[in-house]
Amino acid sequence: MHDFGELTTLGPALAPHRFGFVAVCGRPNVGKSTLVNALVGEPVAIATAHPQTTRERMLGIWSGPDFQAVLVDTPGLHRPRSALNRYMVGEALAGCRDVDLVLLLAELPALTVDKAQTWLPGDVAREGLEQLVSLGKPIVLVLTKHDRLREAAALLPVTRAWSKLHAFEAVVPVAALEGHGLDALGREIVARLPPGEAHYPDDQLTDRPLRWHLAEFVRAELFEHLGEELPYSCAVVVERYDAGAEKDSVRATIYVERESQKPMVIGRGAQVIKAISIAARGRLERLTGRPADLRLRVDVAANWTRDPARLASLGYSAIDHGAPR
Ligand SMILES: Nc1nc2c(ncn2[C@@H]2O[C@H](COP(=O)(O)OP(=O)(O)OP(=O)(O)O)[C@@H](O)[C@H]2O)c(=O)[nH]1
Ligand SMILES: [Mg+2]
Repeated sequence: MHDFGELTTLGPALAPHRFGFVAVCGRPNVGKSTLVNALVGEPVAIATAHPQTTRERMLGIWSGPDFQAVLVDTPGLHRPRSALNRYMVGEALAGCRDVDLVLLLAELPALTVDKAQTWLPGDVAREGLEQLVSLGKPIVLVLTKHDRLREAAALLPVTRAWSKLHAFEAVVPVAALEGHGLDALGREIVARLPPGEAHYPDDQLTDRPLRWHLAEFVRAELFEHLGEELPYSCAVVVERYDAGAEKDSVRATIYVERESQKPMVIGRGAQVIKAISIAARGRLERLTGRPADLRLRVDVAANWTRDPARLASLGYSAIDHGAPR
């Protein structure tokens, strides 16, 4: 729990309850899902060292004593090539529609002060900013991975370079893994939420059902256990999720794009898929607080990342499943 002393001690007359939607956007791998988890206080969004981990919008619900901020975690903004990538960028931009505030996340470059003086945001980052600006929402720039900055004084030239591109509402450096900068960012967010009652119970952390989180946990473990390329060819579909009072029982399938990829996911003596299953089950059990039984199988959905009809059959359809309002 972070300290919001200034906001919470004003008293009810001066500090009405606030509620709003906040999009969390930026290039792949800048730390969007990590920040959502840090604010919500639980690992509700999967975060990995690999770019393009997040494929769909998800709402992370962050509730405080006198506010509720619904954080829209989005896929990274990039130049899409496949049908899956077009879907992801569409999800990211749809996630910024109808929000009260956009957080644009950008990674701080690990540069010395000297090098930082001439640093400029890259082309893809600038294109992402332009796309967000065109939506006409207030934007707070969040400079992520502050812990990696080589010299503290490098922050200023980087902030200046970004500020020449847009009049941001505020610029806040954060190190979400260590929790640094979250209080300052929290104040910037809450101050921009309109007055309003909470829309969700304060113990609800996401808009997604457990079966969706389980599929995501399996995908996170695919990134951990498979090589660099293979996780991008995998989709996970939960066929059955029986939530028992004592124990959850789950059946899910990992779809790959080609027959030759199946043995790589299964591994010799099924060692790889067993390890994925055990680790994903552990993540689910930590979220639910009760034991689970997880059965995974592997199947082929030929070339699914390039085929819009196949994408939809694996759950990646352009249906508006969780738009803010
Ligand atoms: N050192 C450091 N690493 C961080 C920080 N925040 C995130 N990371 C790491 O950056 C990597 C990417 O984090 P994610 O949260 O998955 O990034 P993302 O922007 O959601 O990525 P996509 O979903 O792929 O677009 C992970 O390895 C995180 O542990 C931070 O504050 N400091
Ligand atoms: Mg993510």
